[in-house]
Amino acid sequence: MKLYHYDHCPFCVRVRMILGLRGLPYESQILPNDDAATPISLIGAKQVPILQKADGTHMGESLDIVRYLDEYAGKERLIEAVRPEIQAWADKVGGYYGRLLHPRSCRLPLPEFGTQSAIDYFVKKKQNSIGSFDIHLNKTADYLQTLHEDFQVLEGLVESSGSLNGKGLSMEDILVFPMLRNLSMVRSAVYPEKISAYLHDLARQSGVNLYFEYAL
Ligand SMILES: N[C@@H](CCC(=O)N[C@@H](CS)C(=O)NCC(=O)O)C(=O)O
Repeated sequence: MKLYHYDHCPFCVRVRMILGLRGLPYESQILPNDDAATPISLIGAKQVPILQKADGTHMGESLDIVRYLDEYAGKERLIEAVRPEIQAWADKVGGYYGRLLHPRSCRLPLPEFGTQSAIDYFVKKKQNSIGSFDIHLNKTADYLQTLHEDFQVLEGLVESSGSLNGKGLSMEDILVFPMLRNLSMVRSAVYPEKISAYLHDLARQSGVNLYFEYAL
């Protein structure tokens, strides 16, 4: 199997999680961010993650891929249930964390941003959507105040370091870990104790890299 992805893409991290958690071997293909032709030829849209299955067909949509691979692995299965408080947390933080992440991710030494044209493509597309990166970088302290309040809410919902619900790996982990992982690129973000233990435990279990060493 082969995964087409970007390192910074949280939807792609969902798929990398299940591949790592279930010990599934795969070929990793990180696309340049401005390569539209490849994804369009595979799934008809400029979007990753894309999984090339063992039979050579392709599928998109991270949660579909996660469920497909979880079944394919033939091992224990992810718990489907997501607590409404966790979904609400992910929706709330998902509503603004791009303002912290987008201006930073394209400055990290990531393969998808290996050329100036890939960086230019990303900056133009994201600034069209959220506005000036410089303005958002200047508002880091404001965004962090909100994030730290939201971290306090999540801290009360972390039931164990090994899984968010304390009962076993679930779709909650697939939703939340990629978000926490990407926030590790924000240098002044401070993770509360339980969230920090959870982040490092899930990174170890899944083999997904964190960004602390590159944080800006
Ligand atoms: N619903 C999709 C969303 C995937 C998605 O939005 N991927 C982003 C990267 S984070 C993408 O490919 N955007 C197009 C682009 O970067 O031009 C999924 O869950 O797989």
